[in-house]
Amino acid sequence: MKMWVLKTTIFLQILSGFCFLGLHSKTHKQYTFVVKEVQYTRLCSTKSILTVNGEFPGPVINAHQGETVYVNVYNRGTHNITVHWHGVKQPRNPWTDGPEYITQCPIKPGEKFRQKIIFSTEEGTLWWHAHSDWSRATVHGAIIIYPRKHRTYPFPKPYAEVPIIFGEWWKNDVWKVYTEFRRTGGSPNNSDAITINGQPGDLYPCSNSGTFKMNVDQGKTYLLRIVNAAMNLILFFSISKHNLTVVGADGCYTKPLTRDYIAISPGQTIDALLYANQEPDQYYMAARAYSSGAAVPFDNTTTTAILQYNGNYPPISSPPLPYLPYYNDTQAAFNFFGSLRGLPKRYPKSIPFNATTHIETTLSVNTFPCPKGQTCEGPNGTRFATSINNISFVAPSIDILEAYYYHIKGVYRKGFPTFPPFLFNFTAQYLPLELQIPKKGTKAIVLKYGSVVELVFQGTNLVGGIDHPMHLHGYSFHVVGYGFGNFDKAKDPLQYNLVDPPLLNTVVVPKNGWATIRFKATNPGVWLMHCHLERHLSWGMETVFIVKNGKGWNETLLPPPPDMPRC
Ligand SMILES: *[C@@H]1O[C@H](CO)[C@@H](O)[C@H](O)[C@H]1NC(C)=O
Ligand SMILES: *[C@@H]1O[C@H](CO)[C@@H](O)[C@H](O)[C@H]1NC(C)=O
Ligand SMILES: *[C@@H]1O[C@H](CO)[C@@H](O)[C@H](O)[C@H]1NC(C)=O
Ligand SMILES: *[C@@H]1O[C@H](CO)[C@@H](O)[C@H](O)[C@H]1NC(C)=O
Ligand SMILES: *[C@@H]1O[C@H](CO)[C@@H](O)[C@H](O)[C@H]1NC(C)=O
Ligand SMILES: *[C@@H]1O[C@H](CO)[C@@H](O)[C@H](O)[C@H]1NC(C)=O
Ligand SMILES: *[C@@H]1O[C@H](CO)[C@@H](O)[C@H](O)[C@H]1NC(C)=O
Ligand SMILES: *[C@@H]1O[C@H](CO)[C@@H](O)[C@H](O)[C@H]1NC(C)=O
Ligand SMILES: *[C@@H]1O[C@H](CO)[C@@H](O)[C@H](O)[C@H]1NC(C)=O
Ligand SMILES: *[C@@H]1O[C@H](CO)[C@@H](O)[C@H](O)[C@H]1NC(C)=O
Ligand SMILES: [Cu+2]
Repeated sequence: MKMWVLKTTIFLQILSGFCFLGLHSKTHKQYTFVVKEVQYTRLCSTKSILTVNGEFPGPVINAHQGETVYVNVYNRGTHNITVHWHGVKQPRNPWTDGPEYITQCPIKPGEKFRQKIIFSTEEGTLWWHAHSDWSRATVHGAIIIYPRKHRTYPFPKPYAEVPIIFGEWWKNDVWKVYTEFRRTGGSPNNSDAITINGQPGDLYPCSNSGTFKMNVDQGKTYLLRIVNAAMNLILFFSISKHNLTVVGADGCYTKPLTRDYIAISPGQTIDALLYANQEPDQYYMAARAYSSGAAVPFDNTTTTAILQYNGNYPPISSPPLPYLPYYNDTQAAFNFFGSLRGLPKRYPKSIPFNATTHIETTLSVNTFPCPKGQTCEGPNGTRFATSINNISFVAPSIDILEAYYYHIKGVYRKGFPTFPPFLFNFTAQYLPLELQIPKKGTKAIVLKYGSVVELVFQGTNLVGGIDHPMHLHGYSFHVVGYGFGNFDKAKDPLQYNLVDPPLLNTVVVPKNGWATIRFKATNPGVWLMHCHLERHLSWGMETVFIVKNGKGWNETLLPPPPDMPRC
């Protein structure tokens, strides 16, 4: 342990600003993130938004595989904040992973936290975002991880690369939207626009001049680094008269998959090649929601950007919109998600073959009765809630990682149920109302180091079935199967793909269906698992894995950095 402390202090050589001194140097690349409010004008109105360094979307973090980077996060805003490096496994270092009250206390206004990002096997596109209240609506940006020096992509080198970051824009202050639905217990107000690289696009009022334009040369190939940073919307995306060839997802390469549209959930990232193989002209790129929940309100607007070929040609006045599947087209969504295949020769580790730990979880939308004397705006005058295995997560007031590390009692409990507490037809059309009210709790699932976990997510039709993009911190997992209806323990495992499953950090569990993931618990620490639809997360669809230490120093949690924010 002492040796290790010594080593890290040698690494802690601070350089000012932002510089890069090579992979094998003892100094690391540094970024400065100043979280602050800045005025932005969209949809004909101006408001103040929380940003990093005044940028929306925020700055890009660039790294090479296996590199370590430091980000100095300064909170110059007026609310508590934390920042998460989505999809970065951070081996043995949950301390700077970011989720509020899970691995750290928030960075208070006026304070600073120096966050270490340890890249290991990730390669491709990931992203970073705030992980407290709804700040991530505007506090997010891409992370681009290039191959190690002297290694190449498993596809021809593209001529250029372009981030495509989806977001959601509310005309009102997002903090107000957040506090309002938390107070009333109802659904949050829908966003007023979807954005591509911060711009709604020319189908919205006052948005013509800002519309994102991507210039291309005919005959060249481009790598799109696509991030869905939207709060509550799974999206379909396509480009008029062009295919996309997906070559990576969630920071891991995939077998090439050529489609005329993609589907992407909040939390997911996709690397896709675009061949500029059409007549020089302007072509629309467009995205809109995939929303399967019956009677769930959603932003049904369409965001656009323009693919603009270089050269001299008369631009057509109204280019056609590309094909996009209909909002409720679950088949189109899962036709895409279910076609993704991993690239086994570029997997960092082999597919776990025999699981040692079986976990089955139900994912439900729920309700709590309205407290006496209040009016609530959830279904039938209740308050909305969500749960995993009937437990609606309640965040503690000091973080679980600290409580675990320092043996502080009374913060969380062990023994999160690893099997649904009550068996019923999870996907039945009509379900008894008594099942709808969950328990509240702050419980963790404790795993032995090296456990081979098989986890089945089962969506239920309580209140209303809907897709859930489930995200796990600290790990990537193999998605070995999915299906509609109830998971069948006897039949479904026989169909698992143990040959080339995609290696992801966010899996979309189909509406009234299930998905199975596998991972080996070799990253000790405290790791959050949650739905990446922000309203579901706010309502309690989350739990925590505590992965115990293994044997040697290399299988042991690192000590906390000296400047951990205090509660
Ligand atoms: C939410 O929408 C309702 C209905 O349009 C409106 O009255 C309310 O002011 C909105 N709240 C916020 C915070 O935007
Ligand atoms: C898109 O892919 C389909 C199927 O692979 C192919 O038939 C079509 O020609 C491609 N379109 C373009 C514009 O490349
Ligand atoms: C979007 O939703 C609004 C409100 O529910 C509805 O009036 C409108 O027709 C919908 N637009 C489209 C294109 O479906
Ligand atoms: C999708 O919505 C349309 C229009 O409301 C409806 O006709 C269709 O049946 C729906 N499809 C599914 C799969 O629910
Ligand atoms: C998995 O378990 C089966 C049955 O117990 C055994 O035959 C097989 O060798 C195991 N495979 C691996 C890779 O450990
Ligand atoms: C569960 O409910 C679904 C939807 O109503 C129905 O199709 C299915 O047959 C039910 N399963 C069982 C085992 O009753
Ligand atoms: C969840 O727990 C509550 C409280 O014990 C119970 O009333 C309800 O039926 C449970 N629901 C499910 C789906 O297990
Ligand atoms: C609302 O109340 C009606 C009538 O009691 C019931 O049929 C319906 O299932 C309830 N919906 C929810 C989501 O509680
Ligand atoms: C830790 O080191 C031991 C001994 O060198 C090795 O067997 C083990 O695989 C290592 N574990 C990890 C996670 O690298
Ligand atoms: C900000 O964080 C501190 C430390 O956890 C906490 O005491 C305080 O209540 C938080 N403020 C708000 C407004 O949530
Ligand atoms: Cu969800």
